[in-house]
Amino acid sequence: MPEKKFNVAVAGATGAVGNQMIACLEEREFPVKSIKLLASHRSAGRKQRFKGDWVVVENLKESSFNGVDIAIFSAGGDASKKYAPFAAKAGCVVVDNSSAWRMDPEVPLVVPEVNPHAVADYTNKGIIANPNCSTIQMVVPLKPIYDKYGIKRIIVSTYQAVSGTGIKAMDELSDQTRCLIHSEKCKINVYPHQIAFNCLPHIDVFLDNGYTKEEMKMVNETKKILEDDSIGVTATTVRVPVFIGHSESINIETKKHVTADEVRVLLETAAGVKVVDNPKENIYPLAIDAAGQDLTFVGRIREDESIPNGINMWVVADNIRKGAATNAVQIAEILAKEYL
Ligand code: 25A
Ligand code: L14
Repeated sequence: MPEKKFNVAVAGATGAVGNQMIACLEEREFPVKSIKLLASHRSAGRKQRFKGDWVVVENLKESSFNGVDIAIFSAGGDASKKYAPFAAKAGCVVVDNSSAWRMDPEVPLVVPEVNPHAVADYTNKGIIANPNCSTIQMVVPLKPIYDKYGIKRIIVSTYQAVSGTGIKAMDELSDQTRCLIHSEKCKINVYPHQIAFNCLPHIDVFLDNGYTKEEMKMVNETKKILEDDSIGVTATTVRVPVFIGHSESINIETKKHVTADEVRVLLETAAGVKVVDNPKENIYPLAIDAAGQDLTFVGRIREDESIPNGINMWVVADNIRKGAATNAVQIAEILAKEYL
């Protein structure tokens, strides 16, 4: 039988994540029959390449999805809230990268290495949510540990790249860096403070409980993906002057005792994970090495000597790839192979 092919749309196609989604569809040879590139009126009319052809970017509209089988969205939460229901009504399945639908109990929240079975629930609303970038790279290595040893509590601190905020934030980091090394005053537009040569303990908006929305996404999404509300999760999310690649310091308390060596052995064969852990040779995961890769890199695996069952690790991934575009296209692949 010839391979089934699909009419695909990318909403937010001109953004940092949308661009990568287009590249991932190409690289992974997703079975595309036709492609539609959608963005706001600001980008409509611009041309972008798909597999050697120029495609004109169209304005995202309620009627954009007639005849489309799968739409991958990364146009921000407001656009997703507004347009995903129209897409679903037209019979199109939406894979949404924004935070808009993630905690809707009817919408599955999927990391293919962790809970691929949840894709089946796309039938509830015609929408599947792609988790937050920091959550994805955390649950990928934690899932095999959770399954074998149980996890009571997670304490995570992140070191997040500016590309998560989009192209404008990447431009701001380069502009500020250039100005400051020439002793010129720099402009501050995207973040509330200078990001070059600085760290900001502030990602997304502050909530009434004193945490940021990004921190609470890590708490709530982790429980939803691992299907376990009893896990304690606490997060501090920090923006650092890195272009691509989020790093995370993760401390876990397991239910059963586990040694650092046992974790290393388990993660050596875990799906989507690469262990990079040879500190004597100065070898550990780095954002600049993870950039452009689809795996989640884990190193600095060691026992937390302050509690009986604790493990520390350093986890790095490309936030635009595994944290967003690759994960979304992997979800679309499961849909295409098993459900549509
Ligand atoms: O709301 P959320 O969920 O929190 O998400 C907020 C943002 O975070 C990114 C993503 O940014 C998203 O918009 N993001 C989300 N999840 C992420 C994840 N897991 C994540 N990043 C990393 N990991 P982005 O830059 O990747 O994508 C933005 C795209 O969305 C299009 N868009 C925005 N509003 C839209 C819309 N498309 C349709 N309808 C709408 N209402 C946006 O297209 C882009 O493709 P665009 O045309 O608005 O912008 C294209 C170019 O124009 C510049 N530009 C943007 N805003 C302005 C502007 N120029 C002038 N004035 C402006 N106000 C941009 O620089 C861009 O090049
Ligand atoms: O996907 O880094 O919820 O500014 C929104 C904020 C992605 C990262 C999401 C950032 C995030 C983004």
